[in-house]
Amino acid sequence: MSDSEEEEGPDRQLKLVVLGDGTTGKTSLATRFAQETFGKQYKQTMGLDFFLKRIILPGNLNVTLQVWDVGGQTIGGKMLDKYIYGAQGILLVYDITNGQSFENLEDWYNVVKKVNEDSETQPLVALVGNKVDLEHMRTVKVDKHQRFCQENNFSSHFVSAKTGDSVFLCFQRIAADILGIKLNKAELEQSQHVVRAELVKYPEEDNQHHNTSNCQSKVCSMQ
Ligand code: G3D
Ligand code: MG
Repeated sequence: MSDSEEEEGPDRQLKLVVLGDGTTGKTSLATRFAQETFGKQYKQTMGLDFFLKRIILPGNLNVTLQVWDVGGQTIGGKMLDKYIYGAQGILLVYDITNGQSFENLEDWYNVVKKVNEDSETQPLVALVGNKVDLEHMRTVKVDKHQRFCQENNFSSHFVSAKTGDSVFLCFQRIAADILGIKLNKAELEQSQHVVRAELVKYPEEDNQHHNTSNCQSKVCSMQ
């Protein structure tokens, strides 16, 4: 009996799985979120990598996100079902400049549905259009993205793993949605600022006065 009386523990853990075609930016997205870097040290993900990152949601709720990057697993890959199993959140990632990567999400989503067909609870699914820094090369219309979301009840996200644009916000919204927490406007805006802060650079002429490595992201974000 005491088992069922779960204490209000300090941490909730959520398993999130990042799916989508190769080169859409799944590893970059997970790395950007978990380590706040965008690396050149890209290598084809062979097996499974997962990142742990703790975030704090309103109400001082500590949430540890397990972000599973399934790497080289293809649709029909042996281990894929196991990776997806038990996920509370699925990120379906495509590259906004690559129409095929969008079309293929239908198949990725079918795998998710199959894994969960006997389950009472369904994972929250987020549609993530990555590489918005390449907006000028976009081939997947926003309309199409929105329609796919509406038809399937996905949450909708546009991010750039490269610049960090909206990456933290994306994961924060997904975690909050899963836990049924509403984020108010200020909270949403704040997470935007923190992410943007990584992009802050001093103007050229200020370089001699400032050492950018002293630039604390939160401080910069307020400027
Ligand atoms: P994957 O894990 O889905 O296979 P990766 O994808 O994260 O390995 O990224 C594939 C390529 O896309 C990499 O380029 C990476 O730098 C690039 N990329 C990832 N996210 C973004 C983004 O938001 N914007 C842009 N412009 N590029 C991105 P390379 O050239 O290293 O193969
Ligand atoms: Mg990868």
